[in-house]
Amino acid sequence: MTDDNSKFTPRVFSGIQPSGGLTLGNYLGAIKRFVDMQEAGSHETIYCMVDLHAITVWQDPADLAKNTRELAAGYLASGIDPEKSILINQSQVPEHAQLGWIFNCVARMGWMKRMTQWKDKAGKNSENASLGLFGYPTLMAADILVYHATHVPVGEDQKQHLELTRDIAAKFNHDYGVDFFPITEPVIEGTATRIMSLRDGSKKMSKSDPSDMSRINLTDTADDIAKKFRKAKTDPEPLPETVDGLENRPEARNLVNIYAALSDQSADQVVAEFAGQQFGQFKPALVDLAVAKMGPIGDEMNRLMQDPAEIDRLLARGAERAREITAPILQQTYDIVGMVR
Ligand code: AQP
Repeated sequence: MTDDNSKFTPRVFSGIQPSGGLTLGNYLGAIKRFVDMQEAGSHETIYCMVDLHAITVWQDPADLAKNTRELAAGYLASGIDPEKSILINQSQVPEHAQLGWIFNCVARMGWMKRMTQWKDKAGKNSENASLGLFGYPTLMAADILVYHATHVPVGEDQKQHLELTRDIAAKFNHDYGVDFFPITEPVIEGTATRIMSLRDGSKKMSKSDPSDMSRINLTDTADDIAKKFRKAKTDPEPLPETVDGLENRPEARNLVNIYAALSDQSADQVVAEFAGQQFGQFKPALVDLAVAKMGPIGDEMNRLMQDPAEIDRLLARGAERAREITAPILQQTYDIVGMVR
């Protein structure tokens, strides 16, 4: 497998499912980093609402439409600029699904069965899970490779899917004797690659967790944020002198990581600042910080959601721009595979 992507345009792709309201985990683990990459200007940046992925588990149609527009508002309110980045809804760019089919014929059953997200989400009832849930990672590979994306910023939970994307690109290139798809690099860095539930430090913060107290939503009010952090699970120990002292204290570690990510510091710096203090002192500081950072984003989201027609117009424009990239890449793929057109 060659990782030489020098012949490809430096290009970032990433996506989020409109499967519920956005969480602080999505913001810190994904969107905030997407904005940083957009602003760095070293790569073209393409960000997506992956609605085709969302329906791999049941979505009420009205909720899906609402959540898609809310996610678009979340991207925009957080600083994604539709002039600097391409912002799209996956189903509006049909080449994603078309390349996804080709990749269904490249990926091997054995590879797919090893995916931990499949095992977690299908659970014991896998006979009843959708075929789409099983194929989730091949569509994700297509999302990325239909742009020849070289870099994908994601949270820790998506690492295995990125490895599969690389395997699919390498197998396609090998089977057809071409050097057509890049071997995409995952970008998993920072203190926020895995923000955990506020109720259980062993579970990731998730928009589909049945308990709303487990997460901070981007649209939460200051009162909601204060209440959720106040009730967040911790332990009776004070904050340690160094991060090593947070070992085996997952809930404490999580709150420190959240503070660090929100304040653009390292966990070491946060621990140094609060060493010896109880959570009764640390939590109010965390609430103030979170309200200061998240409040304006939530307000702007609410403002943007008042005008869904404007969001739809932006997404249609994004899809048009995206297809200038995806249509030629899909046509070349079809040529390589031997499809007559
Ligand atoms: N808790 C998290 N910490 C850090 N990063 C996270 N991400 C999600 N949760 C956390 C990152 O957000 C991006 C989009 O994820 P997604 O919405 O497509 O799917 P997900 O990872 O399955 O997110 P959820 O919130 O848990 O959704 P549901 O509940 O619908 O499954 C990814 O980059 C992910 O790493």
